[in-house]
Amino acid sequence: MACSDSMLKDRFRGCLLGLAVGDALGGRFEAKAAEHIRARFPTPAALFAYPDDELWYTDDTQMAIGVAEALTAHGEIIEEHLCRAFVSNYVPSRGYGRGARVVLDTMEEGGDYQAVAEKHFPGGSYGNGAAMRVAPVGLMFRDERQQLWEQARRSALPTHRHPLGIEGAQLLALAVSFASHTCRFDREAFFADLLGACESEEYRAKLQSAAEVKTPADLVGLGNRIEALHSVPTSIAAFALTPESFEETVGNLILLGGDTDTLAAMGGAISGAYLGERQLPGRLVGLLETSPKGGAYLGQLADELFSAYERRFRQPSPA
Ligand code: F2R
Ligand code: MG
Ligand code: MG
Repeated sequence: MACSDSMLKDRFRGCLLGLAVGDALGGRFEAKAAEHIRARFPTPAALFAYPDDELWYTDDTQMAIGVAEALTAHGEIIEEHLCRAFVSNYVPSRGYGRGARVVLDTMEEGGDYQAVAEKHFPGGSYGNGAAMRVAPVGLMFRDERQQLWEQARRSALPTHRHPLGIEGAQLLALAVSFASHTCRFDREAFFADLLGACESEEYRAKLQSAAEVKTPADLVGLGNRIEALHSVPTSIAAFALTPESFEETVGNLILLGGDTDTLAAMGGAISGAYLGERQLPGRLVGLLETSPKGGAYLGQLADELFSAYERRFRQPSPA
């Protein structure tokens, strides 16, 4: 069901802030086993009640900021500008992927990063690093499916050249776009849309399983790993399981253990694009770091992305 546009700006904000909250909360548990997390936090509610200090985000949000800044400035993904944004935001202590670090170091030194991205892992990276940062593309190109698919590909290429790394980003962008259009979530239409866009058998099989998920325990079989194929469908399924609750979507993902920051960043972005900032947990949004590119900046960047989207896709309203 299509939704009135009056809430759209709130959805742009919800998406970026939801990504950051998921990333920052999940970042406290990255690489921990599910049992370890569940022993202390048996439910999403317990997990969400626990932080009372600043929430620092990781590379997921840092790179999504780069994508949003490049889109805001240029209205589309232009590799040179995107790389500049990645480098200017690069803080290695935020916990980047092993291969991504090598590519970004090469980019920073002005070296041949494309060759590194091609060869560091044979066939390129299939990590979830392109998907974790792609949400702004899903917002910006929410009205243009083919553009969205191509722009998501371009946003992946500087670091992720393996088809499974790229397709993970494309599917995540499509999920964000779908969520941002929806007033009353239609699970069947959501999965039909994603399955219709799938290019590989690997993602088709995973998304078919994702469409069958009925309880949080079913999410386990989809994976909690650093590879896009074993995390993007999981995040999509978690959102589709509890679309009306950011806390449950993000909490259920963190309680899977493993790549918790990235699972929660991706699920948080989709959930935030659907629910809008007004339905995010305000207490946790308020705890986002107060650094120059912290919570306040993310809200402002979302507003700027919304303006860039309006400039590119909307006719000015008659006076
Ligand atoms: N890396 C982390 N967290 C580790 C902890 C960091 C620590 N705190 C620190 O301070 O150092 N998190 C972030 O990395 C993930 C995104 O990774 P990205 O950007 O995809 O990186 P990369 O290296 O390209 O791929 C990730 C891993 O996937 C495997 N892999 C990928 N392609 C492969 C291929 N073709 N063949 C074999 N393996 C491949 C490798 O193990 C890569 O290292 C997010 O979780 C983000 O939060
Ligand atoms: Mg991270
Ligand atoms: Mg991660």
